Amino acid sequence: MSRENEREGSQGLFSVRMRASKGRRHISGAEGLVGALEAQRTAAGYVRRAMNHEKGSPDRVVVTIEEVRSRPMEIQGLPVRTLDVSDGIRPAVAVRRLLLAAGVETAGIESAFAVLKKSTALRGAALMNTDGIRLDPDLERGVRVSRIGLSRRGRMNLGRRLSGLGINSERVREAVVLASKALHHPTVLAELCISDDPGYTTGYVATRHFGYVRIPGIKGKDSERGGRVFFVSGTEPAGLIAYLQETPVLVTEAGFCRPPEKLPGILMDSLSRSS
Ligand code: WAQ
Ligand code: MG
Repeated sequence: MSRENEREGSQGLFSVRMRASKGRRHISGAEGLVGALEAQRTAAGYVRRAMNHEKGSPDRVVVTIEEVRSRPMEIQGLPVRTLDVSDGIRPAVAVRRLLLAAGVETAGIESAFAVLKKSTALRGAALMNTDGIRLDPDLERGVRVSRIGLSRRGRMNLGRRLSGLGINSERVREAVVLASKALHHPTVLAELCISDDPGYTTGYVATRHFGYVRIPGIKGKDSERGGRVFFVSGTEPAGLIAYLQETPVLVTEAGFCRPPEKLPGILMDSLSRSS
């Protein structure tokens, strides 16, 4: 065990997951990986989130708390950047340019927008090849990324950097961690995310080269349409699905976090994560 893990508490880590629904409609979900002492508080926070959701009251909330016995992978978080939209750039144009640069084809981008604009958001993420063909087995559900969290050091580190930009919310931290786990897998080329919460209009595109790029105004207010799409290479996603759902991953260190940048600046500044 590394020193970082020991500091999480000798009783190991717990995966805490929540999903809330009303009838067949997905309301909200959450997942975290926390020390034993934090599991109860984390679960209570998720239940509060589910019961006070802007999409409405759920009639079913399921919380799972499960000990994680294998040692978590420790990764660095993606760099966090924000598109500066003050020049009037259309968010959809930025999404397109970022995804094309990551190797996604035009057909793939169109297919992703079609999934994200469906009237009922998936509970999980859609997996697509670069041409937009769905690879995940359950088209109505998608794949849920679980067993993700921040180590104590990662939480402080990321929190401090996001605070410097005025964006240190639980929502942003959770999304950065989710994208960092997904993009850490060699077959994931890019992620496109739009919240299904009517009041939250900032989405993101995450790629290895540009990092986690926040896109303000990616959708209009008052729409429950949203979701996540992972663009993947290869045709056999079983290994990736197992990784996304099962492998415990902690972000132990944040990437850099920058103030808003115009699109050309982002596209010019491709990052090599290995350097
Ligand atoms: N695994 C896979 N897909 C998920 C997961 C997960 N753990 N959690 C959510 N999704 C999918 C699902 O289809 C939801 O309907 C959709 O994503 C949106 O989830 O930097 O709030 O929790 O300002 O509403 C991103 C921008 C916010 C944050 C994302 O997503 C920022 C957000 P939500
Ligand atoms: Mg939501």
